[in-house]
Order: sequence, then C-alpha cells, then structure tokens
Amino acid sequence: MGIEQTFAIIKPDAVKRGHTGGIIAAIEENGFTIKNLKKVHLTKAQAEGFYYVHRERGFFGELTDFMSSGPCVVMILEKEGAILAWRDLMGPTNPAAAEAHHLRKRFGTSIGENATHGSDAPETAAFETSYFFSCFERIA
Ligand code: 3AN
Repeated sequence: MGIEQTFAIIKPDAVKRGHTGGIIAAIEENGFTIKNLKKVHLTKAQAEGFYYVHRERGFFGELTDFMSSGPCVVMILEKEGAILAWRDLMGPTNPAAAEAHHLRKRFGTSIGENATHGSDAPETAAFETSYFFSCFERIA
C-alpha cells in the first residue's frame, strides 16, 4: 500500500468542547501529514449533501442537525494507507465500543456525537475531499 490521502472531520461536539488541539496532536503523533485544514460551519443543506448516502437512514435528520450545529474542522490527511490508518485511530462508530486509545473513546460521547469522521474507501475520500477543498488546496 502506498502513500494515500483521506478526508477527516473534527465534528462540532469536539470543536465545542475544546478538543481540536488534542485531536490534531494525535494525528501528528501517529505519523499523518496534514495536507490542508480549515474550519467551516455547515448549513443544514450542506450537511445533507455531504451525508446524502445516509438520506434513507432513520438518524439522517439528527445527524445533519448535529453536523450543522456549530463549526467543525475539515482536513486532508496523508500517510501510507491513510484511509484505514485514520479509521483505526478513530475507532468504531459507537464510542462505547471503542478502546482507550481510540479518538472516539477519548473525545466522543455517543454514537451521534463521536468527535471525528473519516472516509471509508478511496471513492468516498475523493468525493468528500472535493466537497470541501478545490484541486489547488488538495496539493498544497
Ligand atoms: P462511520 O462514521 O463510523 O463510518 P457510519 O457511516 O455508519 O459511521 O455513520 C455515519 C455517521 O452517522 C456516524 N459517524 C455517526 O456520527 C452517525 N450515526 C451512525 N449511526 C447513528 C445512530 N444510530 N444515531 C445517530 N447517529 C448515527
């Protein structure tokens, strides 16, 4: 597996609770290069567009309300096998099922407010990155 990029979010719960620095420190300690980063406050419609694959799920309204409830930090992370490596560092969707070193255990509080997001495949990483970053910002 070669050098790869993935897309990551520090979600509104973690930003609100002052965990941006702690999460960024963990990202760097685990060998990721932050290729780009910015703070954005999504509208409800923008959150719905980002999570459109989940539009039929029962939690879609709750998820998009939450993701538009405050600013979040969006990032492009680079590392060997970055997609899996970032999901391994986050841990499972539900913080209750995560282990002590997982970011979602350290910084998340519930299955909805789970502090971080990461793309689950190369195709979603490409879509999600381009949702927030232009081609110029992607090679910065
Ligand atoms: P992951 O982000 O771990 O890939 P997905 O893709 O199953 O998880 O779900 C997308 C997001 O939707 C999750 N990050 C989580 O915040 C939220 N979510 C998933 N299941 C629920 C649920 N039962 N109730 C509320 N939010 C949920």
